[in-house]
Amino acid sequence: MTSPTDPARRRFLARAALASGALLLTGCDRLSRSDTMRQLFDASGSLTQRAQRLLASHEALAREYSPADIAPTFRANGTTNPRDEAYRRLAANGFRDWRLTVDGLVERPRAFSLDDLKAMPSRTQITRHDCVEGWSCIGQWTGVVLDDLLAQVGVRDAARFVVFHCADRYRGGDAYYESLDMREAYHPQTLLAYGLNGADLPIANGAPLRLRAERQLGYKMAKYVMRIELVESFAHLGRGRGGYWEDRGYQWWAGI
Ligand SMILES: Nc1nc2c(c(=O)[nH]1)N[C@H]1C(S)=C(S)[C@@H](COP(=O)(O)O)O[C@H]1N2
Ligand SMILES: [Mo]
Repeated sequence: MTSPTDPARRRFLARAALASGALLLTGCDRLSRSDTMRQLFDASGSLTQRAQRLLASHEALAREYSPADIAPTFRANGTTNPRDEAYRRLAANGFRDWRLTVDGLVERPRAFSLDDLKAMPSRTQITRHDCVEGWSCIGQWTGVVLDDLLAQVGVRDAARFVVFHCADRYRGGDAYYESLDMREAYHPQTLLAYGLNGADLPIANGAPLRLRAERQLGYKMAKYVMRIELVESFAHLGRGRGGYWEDRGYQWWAGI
């Protein structure tokens, strides 16, 4: 089976999207309001990227829960209070000087402040977090849809993965990092969350910004995100397996 990140398949999808887009143009008036048309004719991104986004928007959603299901306190795991000096300084100042750098294979590399992100359209979702260590927890997350952020910087065609660089060194050792493929990155429930249960994201859960990729296991959901890098390959990062725990034997694909 080919994967959505396979170059031949991507080219095929781009052509298919172009063909259907051209066909649909005859009913331009009515269709211009649909999401499909917005995504195909959006000025941002190449045809290949728009086809990828279109595919992702039709993917299955992770289950969303009701407010009554929210756990009284969301459990914290892994790093819960980064000791790294640079992070401590940012936290001491309420993250006012924190910036999210978005670079790599993008058209317009940029740095976003927390206020920049909060000014963008937001999404709130109540989902269940599953950790490989055998616990789950339901929480309500608010943040920017990663797809919206990527649209602002313009993803280049060569990009196959989104890498999340974190502020913490797990247990004082190597820096935590994670990666997603474009299909997961463009999924409508993939968020950069700055809110948990209606309040600012606590430090224990990744303040000021953490990833939510709701169809993936907990270790994929990078906390303390400082930089997002679009890459063609993650072979040059860490020990080359695409994430801190992947470098130590966990599966890169952690879909649930
Ligand atoms: N930066 C960073 N992100 C991380 C971790 C970590 O140690 N550092 N732990 C991961 C694991 S194993 C899990 S289960 C979740 C825990 O998120 P929580 O603390 O909000 O429960 O974060 C993930 N993201
Ligand atoms: Mo975990």
